[in-house]
This record gives sequence, C-alpha cells and structure tokens, in this order.
Amino acid sequence: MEQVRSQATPQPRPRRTRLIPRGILTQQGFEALRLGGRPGVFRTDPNASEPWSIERIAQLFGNMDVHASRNLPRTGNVFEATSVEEIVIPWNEFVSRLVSSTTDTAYLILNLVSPSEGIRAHLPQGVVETLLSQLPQRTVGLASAPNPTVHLWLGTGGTRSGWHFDFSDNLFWQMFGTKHVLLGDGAEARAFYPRSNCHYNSRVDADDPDLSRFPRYADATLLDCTLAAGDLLYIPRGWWHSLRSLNVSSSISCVFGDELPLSRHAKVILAGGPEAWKRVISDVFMQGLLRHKYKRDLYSGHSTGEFMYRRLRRRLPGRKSIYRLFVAT
Ligand SMILES: O=C(O)CCC(=O)C(=O)O
Repeated sequence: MEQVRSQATPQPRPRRTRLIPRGILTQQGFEALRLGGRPGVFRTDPNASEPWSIERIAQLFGNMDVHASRNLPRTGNVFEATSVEEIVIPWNEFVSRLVSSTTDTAYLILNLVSPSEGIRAHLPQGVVETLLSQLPQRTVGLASAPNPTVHLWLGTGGTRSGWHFDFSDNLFWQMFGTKHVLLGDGAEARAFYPRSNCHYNSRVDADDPDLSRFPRYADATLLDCTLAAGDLLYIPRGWWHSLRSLNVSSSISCVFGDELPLSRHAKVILAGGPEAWKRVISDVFMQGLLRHKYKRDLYSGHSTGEFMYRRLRRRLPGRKSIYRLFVAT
C-alpha cells in the first residue's frame, strides 16, 4: 500500500504558511491576537527565569509515581494506535531511563491543576505552585481565568498528538526541546474528516495523509511552525492542531476561557457525514442514557455521543436529565 502510494503521480497537498513569532509576549499583543481569533507565536522573556532542562526537570518531582505511556506509534493515525503500553513509574526513573532512551517513544502527561488524590499525596510541597508561578501565560491574566486546565507534557523525540481541536483557547509554552506544530482553521472541518466516535479528533494522519481516502484534506490551508524553548503558541478554541516532538522535549499547555458553542460542535459533527451521525446517535443512548462504558482512543476524552448528552442535559429546564425525562418518569 505504502509503495503504491509513493509511486503514484504526485498528489496535491494542503497549502502551508509559516507562522512567524511576533516578539516578546505582552498582554496587549495577546489580546489583539485573541480578538482576531487567529493563532500566533510569541517569544517569552528568556531572562524571566532559570532556563529549563532535562536535568532541572528531573529534580522537580523526585520519586513521585506517575502514569506514562510508552511504545507510542511513530507512524499511522495516533488515535488508532494499539501498541501503546500504560505504565506507572517513578518520575525520576521516567526522566533518566525513558526520556533519555534513543529507541523508545514515551510520553508523560501530568495535570498540574487538579492532580488526582493519589498523585497529590506524593507531590513535594510547593512544586506545582512554583511551576505555575513561572508560567509566561500569567502575563496575559491566565491566573484570573475560570478553571484553567494546565498540563505538563514530557517525552522523547517522536511523540505525536495527531490532528485534534480543544474546546477552549490553548496557550502552549515550550519549556525545552523543539516541537513541530501544524494548525488548521476550525471552519474547515470537512477537510479534516472528524472521527465518528470523537468529532474533535481527525481521521487524517498529519505525517502521512492518505489523499485517496481523504481528498478534501488537500484543500485545507495549514499553518506551520517549530516551537523552541521559550516560545508560546496561542491556539484559538476549535482550531485543529497536530504536534510532533523533534527531540526530548517538555511543554506546558493552559486551556482556559469560554468553551466553543454547541453550534460549532454541531457543524463539525455534520462534517463527519452519515456514518458519524449514526454513531453519535447510538452513543447518546449507549454511553449517555444507559451509561455504558466507552473504550477511549489514545489521548481522547468523552465520546461525542456522551459529550452531546451531557451538554444537552445541562440545557434542560430545571437540570432534569434526559434519562429522568424519558425513562424514569
Ligand atoms: O504537546 C503535545 O504533544 C500535545 C499538546 C496538545 O495537543 C494540546 O495541548 O492540546
């Protein structure tokens, strides 16, 4: 299959535009970008804090146990990966053994704002607070944003996140190492072939798009950038993004602010076509109404059906659940 594709006549590819950093991050510069609803990259002040490195991060959490993934796929659609192994490993061992490995692909994703009770018990006093206080994202008033979700990403070269979009704005800071990022406008949902179980993930493999299966992807206009230490990327809510680390790297993402309105989700779901609509309706019943457990894709949250069920339930008068409305009463 791969051979047939590479020997065929060259296919059209999405048009790419380079996203150029805009100078040092300021509240004003960020607001201008946010108002326009366009992504952008800022540099953050390199003298603001001691530079981050693998050695510095190794010391951070000591021997606290963390959940990590290894054996991540280097090719193919990330969300369809079957090889991935979930492990629990002491932080310092993850950093010294796995991140420094030249053969493995391993990733650790840590929620810094609401670590689970289990993890909290192992956290050295004040470490998360110190880390959060150093975030350049604070410059733009993130501290006052309601319920930010803050994740630390630490992994080997070759980790990939696959095309997906976040429901709120994302300010993504590269602590060390380099990552290649592609971005696509949320309004072009049809070009990204949303997955039928999770509309916020794409069926297209960003590294090797199969245009015979996904021809509309060639019509997408992509923005392209490589993040280096200190760069801060603004990804507006609903914008597709796909990231790949080029070497050992660490980043902190802050997802915050208003969520994408339901109408925008509906447009993406519609772009998924009849197959996706059937799946969503079935999942609304199975996972929403009947609470069946859902087998998640890698790096994925709720299924679209479950998400729609929760959002619709919130809108019902008196917060009555659809279940109570149709079944229990
Ligand atoms: O850095 C990565 O690999 C993924 C980050 C990401 O997808 C996100 O913050 O939404």
